[in-house]
Amino acid sequence: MTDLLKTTTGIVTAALLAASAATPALAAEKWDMPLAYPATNFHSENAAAFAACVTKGTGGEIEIVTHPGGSLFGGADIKRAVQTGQVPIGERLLSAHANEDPLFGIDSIPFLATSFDASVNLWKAAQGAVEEALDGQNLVLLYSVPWPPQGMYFNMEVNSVDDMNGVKFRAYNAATAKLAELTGMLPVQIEAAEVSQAFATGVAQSMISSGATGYDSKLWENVSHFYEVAAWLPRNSIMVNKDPWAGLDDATKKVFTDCAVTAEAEGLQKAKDYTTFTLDGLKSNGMKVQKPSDKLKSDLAVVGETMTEEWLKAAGDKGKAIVDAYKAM
Ligand code: PCA
Repeated sequence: MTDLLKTTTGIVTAALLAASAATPALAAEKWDMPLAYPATNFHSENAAAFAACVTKGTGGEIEIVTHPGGSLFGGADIKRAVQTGQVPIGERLLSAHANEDPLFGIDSIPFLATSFDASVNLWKAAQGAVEEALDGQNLVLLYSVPWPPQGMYFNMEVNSVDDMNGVKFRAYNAATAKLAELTGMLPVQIEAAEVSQAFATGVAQSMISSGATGYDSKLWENVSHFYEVAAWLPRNSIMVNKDPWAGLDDATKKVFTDCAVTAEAEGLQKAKDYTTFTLDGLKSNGMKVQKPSDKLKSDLAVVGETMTEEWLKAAGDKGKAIVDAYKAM
């Protein structure tokens, strides 16, 4: 090698080394990801795994940092925070925004999809339309994971809708508030992060939710019964603002979408595992976990029919097409 070539090679090597050392530092971006549920909840653990997957896959160019428990934004504010670009990414229970578009409430129609398998099918039928609705709001959907089946918590034995009359009911979306209204209960909207306090102070005496949220909130301290009604399985959706998304190159977008596919599959499995774990936890802490009586079931079915009719009316042709496609599966 001539001296000149040696020198040139040396300079080029030095420049390349400098460039490779500098690239991650220069391009590194921190993406804050607000989550509404506690760090130990399976959704939050799944989001943390997704965040680690993206951070690793991009070689640290994008570091996603999760903020569980509503610590950065409370549940009710997360969607707007992502939409307006206050944060690039976040997780939200989309059915709480059914007032913006009835399609967001597809996963909270009583007794339409009541098992994990059914929830997956319903999601297959609905995903395209929901993504389209989100696209119109400056959002890209990355993945979606169901909660365990929704049952009813009470601080007494309940065998019919009549027994619920006048009970103070904690709601988390429009469907749960409607359910309270149709059963003679008094709804108050409360995020999961405030559920323990609401029950401890008597603001709420009942709710419909998963064993998961009852367990996370140590609800056995204030309620005695959980009825496995399996009314629906609502979903958490992980969404990105379209502007930072558009700024990513194709290879980086692929890291996100590959990690999202993994997160959707692993999240589903975690949801199933957490169902058993948390129902056992409610029992071992002294709660009665049981199937509803036939009378309670048939009373709730009537309420469900009314809510289904109202949803179909609000969601129009698009909604009907999803339900028809799901039922044909
Ligand atoms: N837990 C959340 C939503 C559905 C669920 O199972 C909550 O109660 O807020």
